[in-house]
Amino acid sequence: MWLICSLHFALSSGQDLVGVKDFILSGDAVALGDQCVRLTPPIDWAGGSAWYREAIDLEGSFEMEVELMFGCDDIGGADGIVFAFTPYQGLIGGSGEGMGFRGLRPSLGLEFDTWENEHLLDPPEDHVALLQHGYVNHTYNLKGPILIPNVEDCKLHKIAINWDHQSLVLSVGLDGKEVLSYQDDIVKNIFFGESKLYWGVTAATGRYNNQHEICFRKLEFMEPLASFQFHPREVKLLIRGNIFPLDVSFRRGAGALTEDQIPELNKLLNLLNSNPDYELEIDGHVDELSNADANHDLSLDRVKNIREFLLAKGVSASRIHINAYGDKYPVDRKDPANAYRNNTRIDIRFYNPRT
Ligand SMILES: [Ca+2]
Ligand SMILES: [Ca+2]
Repeated sequence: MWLICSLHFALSSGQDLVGVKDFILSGDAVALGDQCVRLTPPIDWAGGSAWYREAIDLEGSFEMEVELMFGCDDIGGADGIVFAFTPYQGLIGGSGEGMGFRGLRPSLGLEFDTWENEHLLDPPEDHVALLQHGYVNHTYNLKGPILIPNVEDCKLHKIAINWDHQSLVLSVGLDGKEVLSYQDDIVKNIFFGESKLYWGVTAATGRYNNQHEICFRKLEFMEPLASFQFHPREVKLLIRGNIFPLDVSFRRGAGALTEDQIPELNKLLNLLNSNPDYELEIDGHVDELSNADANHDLSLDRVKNIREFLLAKGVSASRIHINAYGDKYPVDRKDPANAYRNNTRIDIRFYNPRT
């Protein structure tokens, strides 16, 4: 997948950021800890939802990994869980067969339905389907119903939902297997051109019940290209062909890229993609603490890895030029204590070769 800029929420690693607090809970939903929410208790006629507070943009891709628990009662348990997307912050709820999704327009809904409602054309088995505009009757669904193994088994089930904004494919995995894939210009055909959407997860019980839970494990929303730019002042510097320091730091003595560098490198990628006539020169510099050969090799290693990153994202090799300068061009000769910080750097020049 082509990462442009990610808001990467490493929920499970405890690195912070997004968790249950970033969702609006309504109805019977309560936070359980460990980034989990109980959407309904195992009682009849309950309904609960968790809506992400911020809009996401389908002009960028997204990846979600969550775990869902559908309760323990296979034969007499109901009703299921729906992932809902809508341009309005949709605190819709309600109990019963509509699973909190019914009536939400315009909308896209991914249902995990565990109760057969014959008049809605539900199969008797647990199933998934892609729904639209608040309709839970399968006559109107976009895809499905697709049968899945019984999920009302007291266990957490891994769900992966991915949207690739380039191929326009929405895919859904259940416990490591793809169960649904749908290709469409959803923004145009479902949301009338509106790409900024709110999303939430809703669940309900009716005359029969189950406990429904969700645990948020990874949420990654890629911002669309146009909105991710260097600061205008920085762009001006770059366009003039000035040397510009890239805000990436490597581990001492190491050339490998680190996770922390990815946002900055994605900005660089965005800049290249937004300015197809421009080329990029990447200069690697290190401090003088090691010998000259080792320093040269280290700076080469680093710039090569940056180039590889950009090539892997589809940038043409002819646009990226690298220079390994080792320790030849220190910018700070006065203060040995700060030499590493100041002299070890990646400089870039961004220029139009035809002007
Ligand atoms: Ca049903
Ligand atoms: Ca079942």
